[in-house]
Amino acid sequence: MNGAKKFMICAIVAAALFTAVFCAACGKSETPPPDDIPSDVTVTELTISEPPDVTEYYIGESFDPTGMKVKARWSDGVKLPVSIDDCVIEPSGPLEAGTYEVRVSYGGQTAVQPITLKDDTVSSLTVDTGNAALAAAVNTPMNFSGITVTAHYADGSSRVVSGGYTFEADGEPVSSVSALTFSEWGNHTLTVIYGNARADIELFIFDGFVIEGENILRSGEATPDSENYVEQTGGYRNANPKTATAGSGASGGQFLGDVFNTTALRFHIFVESDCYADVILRAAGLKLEEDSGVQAWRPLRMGDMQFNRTFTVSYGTKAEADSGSLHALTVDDSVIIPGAVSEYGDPMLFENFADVNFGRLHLEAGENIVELIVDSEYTNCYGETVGCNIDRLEIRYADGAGEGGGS
Ligand SMILES: [Ca+2]
Repeated sequence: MNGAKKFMICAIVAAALFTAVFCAACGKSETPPPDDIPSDVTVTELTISEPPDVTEYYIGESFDPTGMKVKARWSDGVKLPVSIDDCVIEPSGPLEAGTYEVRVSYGGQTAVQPITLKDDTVSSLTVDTGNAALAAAVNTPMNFSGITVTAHYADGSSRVVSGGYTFEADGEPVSSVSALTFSEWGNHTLTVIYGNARADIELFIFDGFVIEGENILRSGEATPDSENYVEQTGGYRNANPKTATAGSGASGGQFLGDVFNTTALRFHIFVESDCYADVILRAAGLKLEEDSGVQAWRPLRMGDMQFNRTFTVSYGTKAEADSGSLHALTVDDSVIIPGAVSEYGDPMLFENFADVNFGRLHLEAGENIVELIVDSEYTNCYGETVGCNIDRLEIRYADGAGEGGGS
């Protein structure tokens, strides 16, 4: 108690002194710090009087000056503390391999603080692209800002790194991967680089276009200008666009959630000339097979869903759709909406979008319809009938067979 009181008194005295000194300096000069130093003196030396709390970092972490104290010696011989906030610290941002010190500058002088980068040698990288789409139409943005990069070190340890890595697209540096586009269709490579290690992500850019799930209209809402959209023609009003959670990879930021039995969706596909095209549903099954407790989801297991046991599919021209004479499309048993497992209960599994190619169709010039009626045979671990979530329908012109089609 006594000690605390003493401290209190000291603090009050110090505060009073500080106020006096500060006020004395007030009228003196518009160039503020340092306190009572005349403006014609200069800094002759900068020293780090106490090192920072942390001097060991992993590559990609940023330097933290907490605990570091800096003093400046002035040309009139006075030595005074300098606020870290008034100093320039370099390098700023994620520390790169080969960095052994940070430089602290103030008043034209620089002090050097040695640091150590742990595990300077990264032996390999693994990259989890999460639910990000690895395919896109030409000139359509792809978002890889939500990827998880894990560095593996020579000693067998590994850690997820939150920054400090860079990217190349087809060997050329790119500064941002939140809206990456490619102007030529075919195979492309996105490379993640961290330290000396690199990891490639193979991408496919297709010749075609996409109908986003969120581009949904109810029956009767289409106008003569509507083109390439999805229409809900049956079922409850439950095929609602949902905003995707960050990094979920639902292209366009939204998707159709809660697509259950009796939901009928018609994708309206407009092409300029007769062609063949592969139709690919980017979907996530909802066949929850294991749940350790309500919303606990540890582990969480989604089972595979056979496409033809989830949807009844038909297609044809708009005229055929209008006259009720769409053709049934037989989808092979091997076409699967894949499940996934998370030991840690990742709710993102409900948005585990995968590209599911369910057929090659002949499309006629003008408006075509692909109709999906949810007719699921699957139930979840609670005995509820389940369908899927839908991100989008991709229309990829078949090689050499269609509009703008391949070589
Ligand atoms: Ca979407």
